[in-house]
Amino acid sequence: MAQTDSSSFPDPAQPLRDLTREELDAYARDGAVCARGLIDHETIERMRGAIEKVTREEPGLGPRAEELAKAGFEANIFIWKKNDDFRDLALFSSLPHLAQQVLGGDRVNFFYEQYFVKRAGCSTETPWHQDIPFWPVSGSQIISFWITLDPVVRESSGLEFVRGSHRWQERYKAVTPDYDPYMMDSDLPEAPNFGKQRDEQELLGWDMEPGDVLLFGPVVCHGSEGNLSPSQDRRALAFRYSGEDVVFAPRHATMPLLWDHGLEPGERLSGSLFPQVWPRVIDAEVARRCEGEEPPSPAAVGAFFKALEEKGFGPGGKKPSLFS
Ligand SMILES: O=C(O)CCC(=O)C(=O)O
Repeated sequence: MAQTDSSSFPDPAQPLRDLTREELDAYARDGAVCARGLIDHETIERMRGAIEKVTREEPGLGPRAEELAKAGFEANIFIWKKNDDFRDLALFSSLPHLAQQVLGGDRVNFFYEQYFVKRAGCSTETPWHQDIPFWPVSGSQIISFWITLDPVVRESSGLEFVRGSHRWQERYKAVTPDYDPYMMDSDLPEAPNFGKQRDEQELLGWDMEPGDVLLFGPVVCHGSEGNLSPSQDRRALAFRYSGEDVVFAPRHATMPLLWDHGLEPGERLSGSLFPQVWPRVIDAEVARRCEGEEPPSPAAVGAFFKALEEKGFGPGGKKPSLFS
């Protein structure tokens, strides 16, 4: 049952504007759409500061984070658990409202967020992939908002999509920009490099300004080139929200959840790791995080490493791991 009764938080912020019928139709038809001017300048400025702070503090996720950062690529997940600017954008901004406009339903939960930085001249590509194979969840009602904090051109690190691929039955291996062997340890085939098949597939992509937002779902194939600009960083955020049909479905070779969440397989995402954000935030779910930074739980981290080792990854294991 929706717990909507216990909130001392204000209702979700109103967006600068609602999504239009045309944008929602394009999203449903193509699997991705670019919505112009959704995020205000103050938020963009605040998040630029937040990204610089978090990337100064640590290079990002995974054993190769430092090496990748030296090459200009930085990425990390669940930053909202430690950084208040990320937390506020996730829980208290207009994104929950916009997510509800896409997903419908009685309530929306925050799934998680990532940042993807490609500094000027960074040649790291984002391999073509679908998002759902990365995640320990199943369901279709997930919306990702990809928010650029810098001007970005399509050919130079702009995110591109295979039009209509959100309807495909095929699922592809979870391939990260550093080709992490743990994430790739599944029987799924690797996605083709659709960027090299421009005659065969229709690709969608946009030049974007800060404030513009890409909306896309969990199955559409997407990827991006390196950042060819000699002077312009490309700092992007992906904030993801879930709706009614999204349930916890743990699987090997999926994104680690390093905080306790208390969910059993099959349960709808909710609670302190996936808090409700619309129609309003629930006190009990976010109280701990609103008191201060929430480090990963030793029990959850331990369980993740144990699972890794059981699959032959990690110290002494046959292959390197995400956290070796
Ligand atoms: O920004 C990028 O290059 C990758 C973004 C992405 O794949 C995502 O948000 O799912």
